[in-house]
Amino acid sequence: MMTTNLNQESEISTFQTSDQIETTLRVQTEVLKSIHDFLYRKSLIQLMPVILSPITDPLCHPVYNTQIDYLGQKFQLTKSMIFHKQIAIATLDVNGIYIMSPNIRLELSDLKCSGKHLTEFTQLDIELKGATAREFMSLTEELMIHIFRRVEKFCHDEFPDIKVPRKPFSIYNSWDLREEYGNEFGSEISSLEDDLFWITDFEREFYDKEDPDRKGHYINYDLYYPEGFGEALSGGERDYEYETLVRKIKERNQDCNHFEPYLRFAKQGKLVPSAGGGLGIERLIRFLTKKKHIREISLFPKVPGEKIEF
Ligand code: ASN
Repeated sequence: MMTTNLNQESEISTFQTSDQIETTLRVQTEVLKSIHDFLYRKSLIQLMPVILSPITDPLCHPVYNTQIDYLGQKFQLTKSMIFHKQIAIATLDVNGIYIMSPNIRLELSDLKCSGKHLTEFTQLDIELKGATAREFMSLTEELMIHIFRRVEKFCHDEFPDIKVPRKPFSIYNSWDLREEYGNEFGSEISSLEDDLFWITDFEREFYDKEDPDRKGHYINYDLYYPEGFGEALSGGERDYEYETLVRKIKERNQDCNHFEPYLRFAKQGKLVPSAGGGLGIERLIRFLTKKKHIREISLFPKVPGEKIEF
């Protein structure tokens, strides 16, 4: 027999669809198709996502723990597939891989109003064997141009103002920008620019390659959107030698035990040079459709600090 729970019924629903969500999802469908077409043509191999693993990205900013104890083993939900990407590229006889990778990052609630953070999102994660930063950046520029062209062509009626970016994108160094704009240089310069651009050389996670000739500098990059929309992609060339990885983990006061299977693989000399990055899909759709808050591009948004209904 069906019973009615009056308390539940009288609760205010937080499930609201934004205006024209269908149009936004149509853009997303075009974007996903264009990504697969482009990477297929470049002969990259698609892997399925890993969501549960004993190891995941430590990230370079604080988030809540997602540890799950299951049948005597401890797992985390994927924050990014960086280690799996490095292991995959070293194991497979391929030039490059990609994954449409769901990430769970239980961000602190102060990011509720950033407009660009979701606790559950998807990134297009790419890794290229033996590639330099420049080679990865060039591929990414071609990919973005391909995506924007397709949306311009197929969604013209709804979004007549799509501006296809031009190659090569401008490149700024984070040290110069910090000197000019202070610590919030990323959002400052994003507001000033009118086309996609790169920022290079960030001190962050241990797996991004440190410049062997300039300690404290890194061969890594972030791709940024203009008009204040902020970061699109982050990545870098990778460190892969066991001693270097262990030194950098210790320098960051992290615990080598948290990365044990990955470090064991590295100790056996099995990791190889690579470069890659992760492109946030929801942020890309937000930029293309010019939505104020990232919540507006998802049917089931998970915004830090907001009640999750579905
Ligand atoms: N996916 C990024 C990378 O490949 C890492 C991240 O998302 N934190 O470098």
